[in-house]
Amino acid sequence: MLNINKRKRMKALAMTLLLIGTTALSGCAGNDIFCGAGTTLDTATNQCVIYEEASEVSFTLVGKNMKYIGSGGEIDGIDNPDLNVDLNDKVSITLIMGEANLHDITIEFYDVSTEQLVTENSVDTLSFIATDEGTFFYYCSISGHRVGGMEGKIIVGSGIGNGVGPTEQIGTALEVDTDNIARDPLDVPEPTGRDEAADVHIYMEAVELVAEIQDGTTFTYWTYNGTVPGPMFRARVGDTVFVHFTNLEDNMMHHNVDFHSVTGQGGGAAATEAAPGTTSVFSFQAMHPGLFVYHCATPDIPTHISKGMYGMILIEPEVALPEVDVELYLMQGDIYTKWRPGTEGHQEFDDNALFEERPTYVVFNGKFATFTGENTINAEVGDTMRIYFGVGGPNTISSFHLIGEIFDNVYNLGDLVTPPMKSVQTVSVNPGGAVVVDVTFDVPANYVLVDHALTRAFHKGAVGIISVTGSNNETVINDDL
Ligand SMILES: [Cu+2]
Repeated sequence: MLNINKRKRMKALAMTLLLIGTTALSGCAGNDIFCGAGTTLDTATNQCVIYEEASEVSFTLVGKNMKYIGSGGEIDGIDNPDLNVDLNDKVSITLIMGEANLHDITIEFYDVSTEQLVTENSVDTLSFIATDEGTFFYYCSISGHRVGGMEGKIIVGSGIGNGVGPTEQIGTALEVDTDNIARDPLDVPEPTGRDEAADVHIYMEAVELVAEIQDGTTFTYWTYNGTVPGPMFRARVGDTVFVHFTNLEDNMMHHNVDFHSVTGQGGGAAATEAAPGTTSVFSFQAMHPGLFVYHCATPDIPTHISKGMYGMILIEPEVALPEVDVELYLMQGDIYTKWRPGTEGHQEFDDNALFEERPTYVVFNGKFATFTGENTINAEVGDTMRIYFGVGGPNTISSFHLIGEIFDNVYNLGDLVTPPMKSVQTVSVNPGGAVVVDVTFDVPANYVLVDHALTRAFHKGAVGIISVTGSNNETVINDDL
């Protein structure tokens, strides 16, 4: 054990001497107060109290896969278990390495750590006397491991007092209104195929609903048409677009929609401002081609956007883009909740975190690690894919990147008139901005969509997989040398 705090150790030693002293001298203690046999002086209150023998408690944690897994007793099999002890207990915590890596257990408040262990099955134990009531973190002090998930709490007595104090507990998960809040990325409208202007009618509903932001964790979303993002719409430059907007009767809030493709007051926000149970219609002329974001612009606007009220409309240019095999519709958003990803229950929106621009989740299509597992996006070798990518935000800029590929064409900033950039690795997309990228899959792989500000990808959820199958081309990549 590495005990860094000599002061704490001295305190423990002094306590022991005091206890021996009171017993041996049968009733004599300092400060001119005499306590009887079996009692001791409580220095906080200067009163004699019955001396209770402290018990010894021990826990075993296995360090593996960026978490501590409880071993034995009530914590058996639990990830990052709460360790409950009584005040003045002698506490031992043993770390067993469940993998070859570098881990320790550190409790900053008590200034104790295990050794930093390297090899699988190596073991070390820390111990301390729980002299202070409160809730304290234990965590791995190796860079990046705590944020990666190696953190739990040790709760001494009531858990109220020192350390992090009583933490507000998340409430239980709510019943969901939909199985999947994420818009299907393949749900892209067909090209208009027109070479002349037309009237286009689009229908939008503001829908407030509860859905899972990740397995076991629910969140109250505000949406267009029940998904995040709302539907993708498609028109052509010169078209007149009629927007039919309904705010559902069951909703709590006013909502509206501001299209970045609109020339005029608020992009249509004023024309569509709607109380629950009302419908409005307005029209606009699509004067500019491009890929445009739309979003709610009802106060508090950042909150309405963060909770899911955004989408995109593609205004095709006079000369359409070349055809591709697959088109995808993806949008990134930042969400501000009271608890970190992975906390099961019903997440509450956190106004403070929004104000400080500290998103807990950064997601594609509204959900943590949306396009992984059974929702992985599939494609085949030889496919050309066009991705319509936008950022609803409200605040984070995306460094949009596809791990294992290079974008062939980048229609930067959603500009579809200027010839595209070629051979680009990562593209910046502003909140309220968009990009169109083309990629050709040459070899099979799991290509990973990320915001290359990678904390967002690997801790906050901005990650998705495009699984490409087919035969390998060893001149492109050869991993069999
Ligand atoms: Cu709204």
